[in-house]
Amino acid sequence: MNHFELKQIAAQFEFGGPLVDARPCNNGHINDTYILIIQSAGGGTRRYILQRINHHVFKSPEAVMRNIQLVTEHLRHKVVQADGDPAREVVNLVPTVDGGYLYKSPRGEYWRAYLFVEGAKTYEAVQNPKHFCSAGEAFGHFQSLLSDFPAGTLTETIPKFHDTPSRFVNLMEAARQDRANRSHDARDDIRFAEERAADTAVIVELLEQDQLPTRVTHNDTKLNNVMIDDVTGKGVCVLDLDTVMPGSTLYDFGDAIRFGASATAEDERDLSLVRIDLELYRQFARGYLSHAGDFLTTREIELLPFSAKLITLELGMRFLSDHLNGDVYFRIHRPGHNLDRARAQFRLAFDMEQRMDEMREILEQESSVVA
Ligand code: GN1
Ligand code: MG
Repeated sequence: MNHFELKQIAAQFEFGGPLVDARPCNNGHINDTYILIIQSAGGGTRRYILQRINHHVFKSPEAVMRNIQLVTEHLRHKVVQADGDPAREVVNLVPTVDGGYLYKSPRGEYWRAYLFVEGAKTYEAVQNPKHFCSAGEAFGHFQSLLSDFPAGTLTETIPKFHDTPSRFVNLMEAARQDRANRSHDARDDIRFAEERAADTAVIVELLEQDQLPTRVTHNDTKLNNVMIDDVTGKGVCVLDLDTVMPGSTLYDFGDAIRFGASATAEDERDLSLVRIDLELYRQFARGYLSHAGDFLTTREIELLPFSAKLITLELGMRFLSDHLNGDVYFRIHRPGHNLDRARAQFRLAFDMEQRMDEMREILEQESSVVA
């Protein structure tokens, strides 16, 4: 996307001044993100985020934006009630010149914009353990603010998003169809998932039987979805609300651990380095439980360690399915990237299996601190 094109798109939003500069910021695997610098009326500049929503993944960008509007309104109300700063502590959408929040270009692309949260950053890897405790606090707080949100008003923007058994069925189907002729080289990886088929149903079955509550959850709790304040090191704001939907709090805990408590990046090729960092796991659990500890049920708390393994396995299955389907879902940066990601996830899930007793023990210690 060149500067001229971006300028035309930026002109569709009420930024209050002309575009000075735009830089791509592609750390996500799905949408395309740009940081815009806009001249403000007073002479200075302000930063904004401009994003193209991947409408192959989010089939109804309108529903995504409607969910985000509803959720951010609710959050803004809570932040104001608590004397917080709504310009920083909640995502602020920028209206389009037509008065909505979504711009559909003549090419059929969907765009939206946010105010940039200044004085804070997102991180791809944990810089210091306290940050990860802050991330845990931020996600726990996010869930507690949404605990009285009417879940029925939200659209399920990606059906069965964390339905692990259906992710498993999709993998088996991808392996059977073998569209990109890659199944043979991935047979050990496919077998790894098959051997764990029984694990996949644990959370969905308990949700179906009402033994676990359905709550409004974030569903994509990677460390890079929390803005950490440059001065205090505390979480300021939770980003990327595209997948906020009814779900289980276990998905949020599990996904955060999968990404942030891993000793390596999500796509590490040297599998001997891939392992769970138990100190980071402890820090996240501590932060998370300090906010979520009082509303989680005993069953939820008991399943937190298992959820980390399950969501790691689930992501491994999703990356592997995409590899077998010819890389049609997640953006890749090198050949075989999705296979590398899948293998790193499976290795991490394996390491968690080996250390599950320690993970349970740490969780017990951290949750008794809360109780
Ligand atoms: C995708 O694009 P990003 O990084 O926000 C994916 C998540 C995965 C994540 C893995 C809508 O999120 O579910 O956990 O990649 N989002 C969607 O890094 O599929
Ligand atoms: Mg995301």
